[in-house]
Amino acid sequence: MTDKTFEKVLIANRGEIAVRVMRACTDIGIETVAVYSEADRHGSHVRYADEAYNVGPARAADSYLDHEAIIDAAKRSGADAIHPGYGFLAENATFASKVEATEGVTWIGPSSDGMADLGEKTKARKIMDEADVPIVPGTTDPVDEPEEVEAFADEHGYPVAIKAEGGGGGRGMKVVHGPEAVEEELESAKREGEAYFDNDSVYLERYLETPRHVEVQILADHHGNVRHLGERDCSLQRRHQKVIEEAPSPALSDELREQIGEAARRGVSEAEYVNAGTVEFLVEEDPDRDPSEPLGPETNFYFLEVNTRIQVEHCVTEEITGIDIVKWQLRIAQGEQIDYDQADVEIDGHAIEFRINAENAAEEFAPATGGKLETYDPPGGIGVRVDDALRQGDDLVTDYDSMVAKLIVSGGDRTETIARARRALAEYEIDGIVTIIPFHRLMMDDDRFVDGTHTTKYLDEEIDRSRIEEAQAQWGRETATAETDEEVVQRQYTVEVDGKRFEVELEDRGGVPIQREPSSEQTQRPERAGPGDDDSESATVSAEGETVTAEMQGTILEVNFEDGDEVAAGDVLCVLEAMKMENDVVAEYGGTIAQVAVSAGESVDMGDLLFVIE
Ligand code: MV4
Repeated sequence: MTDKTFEKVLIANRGEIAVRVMRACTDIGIETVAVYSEADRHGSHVRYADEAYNVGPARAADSYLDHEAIIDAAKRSGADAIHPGYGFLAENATFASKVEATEGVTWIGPSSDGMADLGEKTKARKIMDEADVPIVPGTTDPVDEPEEVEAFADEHGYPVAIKAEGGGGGRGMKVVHGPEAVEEELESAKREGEAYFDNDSVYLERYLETPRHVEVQILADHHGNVRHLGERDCSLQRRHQKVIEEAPSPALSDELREQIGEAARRGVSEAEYVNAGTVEFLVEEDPDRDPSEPLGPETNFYFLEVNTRIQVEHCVTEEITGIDIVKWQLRIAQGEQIDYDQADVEIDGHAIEFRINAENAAEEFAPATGGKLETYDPPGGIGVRVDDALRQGDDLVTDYDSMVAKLIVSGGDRTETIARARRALAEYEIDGIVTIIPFHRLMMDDDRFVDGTHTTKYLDEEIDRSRIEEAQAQWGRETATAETDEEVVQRQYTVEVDGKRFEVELEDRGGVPIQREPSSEQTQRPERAGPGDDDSESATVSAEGETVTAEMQGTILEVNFEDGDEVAAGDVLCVLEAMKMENDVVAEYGGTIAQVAVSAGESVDMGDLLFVIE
């Protein structure tokens, strides 16, 4: 490994992770190159980068997954390395090998061979086993026949997990609870393996009923140094999607933590792995455990898989160790040595990450189908980090995943962190797209989460769904989403009663917008949230022309048209300030202005004539 110095790095990704990687580059004086699809022309990662290249249409397969288009952009820009972020091409060993074969361009990640070895699950299990890392009891060679599954069950008991060799992250796993289901589930696992990973080999494991999901962050350089940065607990998942991650795990005693961290370090050394990676473990939870008694050193834990990429949740580890993991990915790829010992890695305090997904938790976490960020006002203050790629006014891009931002909260201990998280989540204002912030607020008051006794089954099988619906109703910002067919008009007023200020929200569902004269409509500026905001107007136009009158007492701030001007339906005729709110007075129909009855600065009373339109 010869030392190099990167001057320019291409980031083969989008959204918050692309910006995260660019920030690390900028911190160490490296220029950044973005790639973008046609859906992301206005993306924050494009705005952030020093230069940007269009790599194709919105469909990921035609842009962010197009090997040649991305390598071509690297060559055109003169980038000397490619960072893949997570998702897209991050764990694609074929792409990594193509980058490795490109003169003058370095792959920022593990070697393509290392990725391929660990991506094959039976191979990864063998490597870990050789390094004395506990693996879930099961096979390290593929099985083919139902009799083999039954023989395994005779020895270890049911349930048995049948897993696809190429699988991971919840795909290609079947659970068999008894002999009658063996044949069908075996065939089904093979079919899924073939369909998803082009590999119909499957292997067996004893299925653990109530595991916690604990993963260890690793950094390994080209000089044989491997460090672990402690663990993250990702037990709060829904259908294999993590929603809240934290570090350290609330369930581990220090002795168990040390054992798991050291096991991960041994395994990665054995695999001769390089760059950042995560070793996933299942930790057997004791359902009758007293929450104040963490799991002790006698607890069983088992290697599950290695993720050969930077992960979404890497930030919680950064917050408790003070180590910039992405910066180290860059430095390691340049050939630098890790300059601290394992004993220097200190875990300080606690951090929790909330994935801010544009989904409606009350509707089975259905992703938003559109929207525009009418308001975007993220939280701040002590212990708050927001990794996002959003700006107020942006349209939601729905071509990729639904995660739009991450909120990472840290504190001296878990209790302080949860209290800060309640505060930060309450501060987070997003209007115009639905998010799972209400769900997160629910979790901050959820006994199982607060106790730290939740397992990977909690959200899918145990939680009372009606609580999620209530949270959405209580804290959701009543955004009119694209799939909403009834119109929700929401208005916010500030009123003073006896000199005390009150914020009042009025909501009108499904009906016509409030206080509507037949001839015009006034809307509060920020409140008409929602995409495709096409009002279903139905008033009739009188033959003599249309009069537009003031719907409330106030002051005219601006007048946008003169006599004789042509206006189209929806044009803002003037702005009327009333009750400290600016109200657009909108033309309901197109036509010619026959009379302008007011001027800027003038006070008007309710019912006063403003315009006549013919
Ligand atoms: C398991 C398991 C129990 N026992 N393996 C799901 C994702 C895939 N990568 C591995 N998974 C599991 N494997 C055995 N032998 C339970 C899961 C599992 C799970 C693991 C981690 C995080 C969340 C999970 C949710 C359901 C099931």
